[in-house]
Amino acid sequence: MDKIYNIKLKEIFNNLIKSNNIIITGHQNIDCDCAASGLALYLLLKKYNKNVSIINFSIKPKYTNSIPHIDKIQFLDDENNFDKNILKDAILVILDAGEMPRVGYINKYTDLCKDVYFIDHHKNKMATKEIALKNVNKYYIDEKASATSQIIAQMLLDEKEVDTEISTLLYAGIASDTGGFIYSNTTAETLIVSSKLLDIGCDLNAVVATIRRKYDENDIKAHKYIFDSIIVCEDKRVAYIYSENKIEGTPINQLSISLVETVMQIDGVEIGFVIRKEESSYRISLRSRGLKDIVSIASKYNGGGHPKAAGFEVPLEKYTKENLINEIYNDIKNLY
Ligand SMILES: [Mn+2]
Repeated sequence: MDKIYNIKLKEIFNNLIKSNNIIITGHQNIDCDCAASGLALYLLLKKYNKNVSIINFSIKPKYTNSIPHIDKIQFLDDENNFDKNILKDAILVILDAGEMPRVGYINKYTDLCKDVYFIDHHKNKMATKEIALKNVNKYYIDEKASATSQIIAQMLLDEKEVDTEISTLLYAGIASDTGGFIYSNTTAETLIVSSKLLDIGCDLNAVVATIRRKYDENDIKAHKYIFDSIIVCEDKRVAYIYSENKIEGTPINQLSISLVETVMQIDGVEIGFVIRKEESSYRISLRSRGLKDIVSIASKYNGGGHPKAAGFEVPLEKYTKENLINEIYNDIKNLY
């Protein structure tokens, strides 16, 4: 099933244009696609003089600083500061979220909204669509779309109000989720949509500035630490990093780094994993570059994901660092 929907894209757009109270949100720990698709929709609805706001219900990740118009997004990580009255009669548009729990505490208050629209390109990880989309009444999920920005582009492309800023955001969102149009989620449709965005006047210099990460002093320190911490296992096919939640004193989410991506760049490594020690649990991210499907490992620990990227969490008291590393390494060896 490529598309799962109970409302067409154009119909969603027409309903938004008719409404005057719209709140756009997305998944916690926002990424480029989530922010760009939301901001593009936000800017377009502003052109129609709609009363629209864009809110993320978690903290602002540092690497989002380079996204144009990121200052338009309100980051409301503290539930105590959230005024639920704004949800009254509002249409809540949820983008790029995978499943409802990933939107954060707003998930508890969706019944206050007039309508909840869910637009996404992820295969949800939950047992059934009904659980994943609890509290959602209108949904449009295109699992073949490379990015939510691609879906929003398909929704908006006929509008003459789409300008350089909007097309630049959408192109950046697509380029980010496709690794610059080279990941296997890139389709002919991705390129057709993106070529139309270029035609409209998308600014490629701005796209590069948006998706290329910039490093400050803390990031450099963190990189030194990371390269020193990488362990390549004896078979050379597996490598991992064990890390605390802070690196050199800086919380990981305030660093412009991806530990697991760094591991996967080692020549010969087919499967990589990162263990992050948090307050009460270990969080494990797994990646596979070869043919081995790592989702079975994540599932063993009640986690999820897809064949090439998966993750799970285990309680701190259940494992020592050494036990956990050994167990995961053995799980990986069993795949071969
Ligand atoms: Mn996405």
